[in-house]
Amino acid sequence: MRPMSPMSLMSLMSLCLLLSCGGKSDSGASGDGLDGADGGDATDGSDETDGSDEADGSDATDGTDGTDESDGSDGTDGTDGVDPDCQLVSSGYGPAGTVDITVEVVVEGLFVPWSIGFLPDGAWLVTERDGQLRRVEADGSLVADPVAVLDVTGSGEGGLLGLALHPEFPSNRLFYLYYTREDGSVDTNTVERWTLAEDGLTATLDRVIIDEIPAGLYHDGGRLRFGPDGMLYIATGDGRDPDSAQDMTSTAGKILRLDPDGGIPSDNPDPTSPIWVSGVRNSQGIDWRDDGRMVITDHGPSGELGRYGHDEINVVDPGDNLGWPEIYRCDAAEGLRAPAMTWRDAMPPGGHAIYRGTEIPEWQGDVLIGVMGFDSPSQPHLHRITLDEAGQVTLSETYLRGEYGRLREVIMGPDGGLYVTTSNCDGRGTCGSGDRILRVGRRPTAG
Ligand SMILES: [Ca+2]
Repeated sequence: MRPMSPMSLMSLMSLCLLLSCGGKSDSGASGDGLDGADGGDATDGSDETDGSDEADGSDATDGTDGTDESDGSDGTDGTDGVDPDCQLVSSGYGPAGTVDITVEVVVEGLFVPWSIGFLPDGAWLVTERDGQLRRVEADGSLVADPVAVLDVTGSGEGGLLGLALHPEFPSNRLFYLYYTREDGSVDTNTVERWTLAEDGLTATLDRVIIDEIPAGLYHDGGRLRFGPDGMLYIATGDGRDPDSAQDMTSTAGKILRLDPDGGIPSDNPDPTSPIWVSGVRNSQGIDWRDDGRMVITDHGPSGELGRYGHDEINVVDPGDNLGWPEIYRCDAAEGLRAPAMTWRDAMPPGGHAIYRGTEIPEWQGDVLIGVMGFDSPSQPHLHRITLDEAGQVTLSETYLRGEYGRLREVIMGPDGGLYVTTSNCDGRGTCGSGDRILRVGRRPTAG
């Protein structure tokens, strides 16, 4: 439901103070909780049905802090022990961030804004999960009438999700949308190409780029990004069918790569397949380092196969298999890539961006991840990861804990600001007067 009654900022702040949710640091310094050799996990046997998936925090909060090592990482279950390059955060998320930042609320009154596209005239397109494509003028005002309304399925994690502008948008006005729709009796995820009218206020369907990506009530993926190579990358989810992530005939549980017209590029790992990376459970975040390597966030399990937690950040190469559901956490197995970092406690991650702004030079080249959280006001946050040249994590810290609620899309703006959307109206947060878009930058120095 869209927000009906406004909640004052003051009451939100009061709530936050009561709950001590802002700026609270985890114990320990940077690297706190890292334990690359810890294969143990709490497989606590609570066979919870997967009703609240994306943000399920039951593993971290049910008081069973078991370290049952019998189910993995000891080489007895078909895995090859623990990947030495993978860092497991065994408790919490990381210490509080050390860099001073400024946050401005630049747009308000949105409903689950999932993705942003920055237009050349300074305005933005924003997807709202319930199917509305909105326009935000350059001054931050939200245009009342949607640019387009898509007929989306209205449940779970599906809906109108990803958005990406064609690399040549200024001349061709083309953009791409990822959404979940009902196809007969089943739900399916579709990527379409649309044309924005010259006045920017309406849009029309150009063509279907790819259809029949398996959908589910949960695990619908949805992120669209154009890569530095000018190709369209599409993050999908397993649609709650884990084995589909390993099925190379299925587009579920993958990162797909297509040319801007929807064709399969001849330099894909398999030139007859759109699959770029496999073994993904549910990714909502892709971006690229300066060296061209892709960084992917992936949601860890929330009860299926008796597994919980362990959201991931991965640095990948073309054709990589990220292991789901054959392996999870830091398990190693031949031919499968373990994550760079995984958190035992469920985060879970929304989108992310490599920071390329000039306002916060300390963040240059780092991965900034929107964390949604679920059952604790201090769980949602903006997460910063520094990676070394080899793709290993050298720093992991948290910002904005509990300050703005659940965070979803993270993207660099053309002005060098980092833009982050909230996701408090998605049924798992406190909606209040609606969702917002935040601009994260550097607090001006006094004087
Ligand atoms: Ca994985």
